[in-house]
Amino acid sequence: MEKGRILLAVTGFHPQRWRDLLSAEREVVLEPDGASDPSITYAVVWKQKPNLLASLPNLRAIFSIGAGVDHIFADPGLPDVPIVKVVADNLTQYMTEYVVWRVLDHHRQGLLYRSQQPKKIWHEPQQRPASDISVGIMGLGNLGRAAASVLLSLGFAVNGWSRSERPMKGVATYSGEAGLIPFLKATDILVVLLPLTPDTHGIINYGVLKELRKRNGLGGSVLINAGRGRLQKDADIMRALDDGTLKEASLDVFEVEPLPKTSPLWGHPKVFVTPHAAATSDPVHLVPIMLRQMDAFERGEKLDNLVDRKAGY
Ligand code: NDP
Ligand code: OXD
Repeated sequence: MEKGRILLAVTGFHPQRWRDLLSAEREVVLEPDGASDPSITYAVVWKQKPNLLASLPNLRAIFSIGAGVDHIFADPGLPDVPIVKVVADNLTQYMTEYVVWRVLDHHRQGLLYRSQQPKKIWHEPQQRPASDISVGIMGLGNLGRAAASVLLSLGFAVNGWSRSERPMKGVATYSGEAGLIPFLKATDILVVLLPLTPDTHGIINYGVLKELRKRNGLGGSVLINAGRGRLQKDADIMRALDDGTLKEASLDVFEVEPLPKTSPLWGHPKVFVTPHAAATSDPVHLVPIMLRQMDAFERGEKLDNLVDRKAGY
């Protein structure tokens, strides 16, 4: 079988590095040659333009540039071909670093010390062991499990919540709707690593934040969201921070991105903002995985890391 041609369809960033690396082995185009270009076999995408893929007659698979695939499902003309999501050590490592960094910063009172320094305040708050703190990971998938195992090794108590039951040694696991409230009630630092689907849209709202445990060495519960912005209601987070339901938050993702300059989250003293940068997709690491999958597929092997279209992730 001849090597299939790739359509590289991205918005929001310049795809030159992806193009250079993919084209080392395959022909790559940035625009199809007409709406029904028969030469395209694969699409490598990040937020592809709506209906761009709809009528490509020989499209055999779509490769997401991210671990999340909500950007693909946003397309009303999405063809019914397999979708492959990113599962890669490099991306997992980045996310683990982000989660551990943010958990440790909240646990070790980073926000307080940063506020004390300009005022030259020499004050040490009471220090608690990590074992006093329960970190609850919402979304115990590839990224959630990797972060959980490092947090465990640091001595934190770890809870996990997933759609189906996902046992993990050392982690108190909860699942489904019935498991959500017990999971929250046992959690001091909530780490959100869910995919955005119709079921999870808006799940991080005031009612959910209100259920978090406050009996802990941090002096209040903490939210860390590195999943997707539309999992959360920005206004509910503001409300929870302002009335003390939340002590602090680290937010990597927002309902609208880039976060509008008018958002009060930018200047909120209890919020740490990063620009959807928790785990970047690096083509140097991800392109070889995609090319290997395409080669294997053409030899008749199965594609790995397929998206479950019904579940939406
Ligand atoms: P996975 O598909 O491996 O894991 C998703 C987890 O979420 C699974 O445990 C799944 O449950 C759980 N889940 C899904 N729907 C529900 C639901 N309705 N109720 C309860 N649990 C649910 O994904 P990854 O770990 O690879 O990635 C997670 C997300 O992280 C991505 O979808 C993306 O949005 C985000 N991300 C953000 C990045 C950033 O830079 N900010 C970078 C990379 C990813 P089950 O185990 O039962 O299937
Ligand atoms: C992803 C992301 O989904 O970068 O991988 O957000």
